[in-house]
Amino acid sequence: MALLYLINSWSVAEWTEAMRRLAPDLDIRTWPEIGNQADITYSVAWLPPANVLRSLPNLKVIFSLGAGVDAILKDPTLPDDVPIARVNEPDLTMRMTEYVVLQVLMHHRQQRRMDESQRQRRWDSFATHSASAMSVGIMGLGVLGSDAARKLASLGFKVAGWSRSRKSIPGVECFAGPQEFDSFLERTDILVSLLPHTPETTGIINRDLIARLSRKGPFGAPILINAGRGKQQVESDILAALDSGALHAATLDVFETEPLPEASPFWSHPKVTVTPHMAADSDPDTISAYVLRQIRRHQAGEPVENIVDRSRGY
Ligand code: NDP
Ligand code: OXD
Repeated sequence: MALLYLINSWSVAEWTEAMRRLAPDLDIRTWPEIGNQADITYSVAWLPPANVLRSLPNLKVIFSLGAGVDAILKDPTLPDDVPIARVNEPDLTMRMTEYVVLQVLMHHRQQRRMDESQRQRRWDSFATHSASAMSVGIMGLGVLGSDAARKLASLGFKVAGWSRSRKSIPGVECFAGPQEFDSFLERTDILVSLLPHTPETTGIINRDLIARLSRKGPFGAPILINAGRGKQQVESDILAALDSGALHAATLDVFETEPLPEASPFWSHPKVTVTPHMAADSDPDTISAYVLRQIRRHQAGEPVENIVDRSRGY
């Protein structure tokens, strides 16, 4: 039994060291020094190189190090019959909720305006509004979206969410499916995306969606917060909407191209807050403990949790 780390764009050593601290006896391999391919029963993968996972004859489970699995599913040579498990862990969920609450409050309380006033030594006292004046809409009411929705509702915001299947969350208005998308958008002053990247969600945040958002909120134009995936947003449409006033402001944690190119206009746009895809970062100790728990379950003949439905793409 060996665990292969096949991760790109993350520090492999940091992750293998965390796992070694937790399970000193585990046979850990790192790509490309994988040794005998037949030894590998589990793999931790993120942007795996083509043909590697399919070359492992005894592979039983592929683990993602994050909640999203698009970085694994995009491997066209992925073996069909090996389950993929994703992260569903309270630490990751809380980090995302912190981020969403922080950004919603930042816009709601106009923190950027106050930062600018401070820089200019200007006593700019202005009228604020109550949280109940602000309708927040969360696209994606899964593990992350539903937690953020509950916490925002507890702060007094009017919260709604939209998902494929119908949800029931106390204090949150739940919309489902394409037929209820318009009603969801129409009542939304701050739109938060916590959707996965799938063929259906690609480019969903575009000019047409922005035009359908509420203009009845305190700022007269909607605000966008995307912490889902960058491929969901049409960046030229977002920029045009910010410049024309169709969007009041945006917080973007994810981008069509990551890292965000130096030449991107988002960096210096006065209405945009850029964060470098770290809304909810995966902590090596916590997430390694989670992966190890799943390996132990598999070894004990129990089902591995949070298996991805490949037909849905998340
Ligand atoms: P879940 O799978 O638990 O939730 C996904 C939600 O999206 C579900 O409610 C699902 O609906 C909904 N959904 C998916 N496709 C559609 C669609 N076509 N129309 C309407 N709703 C849809 O995932 P998580 O909440 O754990 O994570 C969500 C995403 O957040 C990840 O996939 C990842 O992309 C992103 N993420 C970003 C991070 C960052 O640091 N920026 C960190 C972690 C995650 P239903 O419930 O009906 O299935
Ligand atoms: C994730 C991420 O999917 O970090 O967890 O983006």
